[in-house]
Amino acid sequence: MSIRLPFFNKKQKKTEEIKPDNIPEHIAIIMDGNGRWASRKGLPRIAGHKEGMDVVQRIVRAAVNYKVKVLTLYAFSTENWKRPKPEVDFLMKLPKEFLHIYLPELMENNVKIETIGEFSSLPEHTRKAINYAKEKTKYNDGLLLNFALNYGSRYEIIQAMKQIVSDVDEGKLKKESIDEDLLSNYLYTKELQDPDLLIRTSGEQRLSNFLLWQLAYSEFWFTDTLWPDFNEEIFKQAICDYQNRKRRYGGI
Ligand code: V0D
Repeated sequence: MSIRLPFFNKKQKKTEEIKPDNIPEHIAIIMDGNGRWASRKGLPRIAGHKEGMDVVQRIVRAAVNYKVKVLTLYAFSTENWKRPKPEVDFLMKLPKEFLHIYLPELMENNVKIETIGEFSSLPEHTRKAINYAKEKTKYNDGLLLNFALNYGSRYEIIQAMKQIVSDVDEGKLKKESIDEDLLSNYLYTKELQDPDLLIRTSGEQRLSNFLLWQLAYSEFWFTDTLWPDFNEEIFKQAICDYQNRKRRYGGI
């Protein structure tokens, strides 16, 4: 005997609409799976990074349309220096290439570019391209497009601790005033609200040293889709799921 399920219980993709209120204000994304995408297609890893770069702009456009306030993208970790030198060299050229293609559109869309991470150890040509874009977009007050470059969360926390200790030593700060807010103000993200939603692509369900402190209360959303195959529809699904989770535990 079988019971007929109402049609809406069938496992079909329901095209839910996003409610314009309760959009996650800060979305962080670990853009994983570029190398694997390329290998599967028999292409060199760098082909995956290149494809992934174009996906970045498509998701930026979507974020602008949804009026997301901050989009933080994990583009290069402190661990990524261990990759083969030709791959690292290629990656370090991507910011310039990205900005060459997309900066005019980012300006039109009122997008502001920022970075978090150890910026000073990036190659000079990379820093130059990014600094130009930061300067050019500094008065834009739409989406804040925040690239995590040469970023590692434990390192960030250690740097904050060292700075706090030296401020205490110098008498600028009392040990008693060290609290969560104070530590937050010593991190790269001091100007930013914590992410509401973390997305990680390509089936990995780890934080990999990304925003350990800042993600303490965030919703996590994972997909098996590799970053070069990520698109507006999947992005929308992540936001929808976020809204449904909020609705469910907001309703108790
Ligand atoms: C490769 C997938 C855009 C992840 C996306 C230096 C890995 C494409 C930028 C970018 C990378 C960074 C700063 C900026 C403008 C653009 C980028 C890197 C890697 C690492 F101001 N994509 N992208 N940077 N990939």
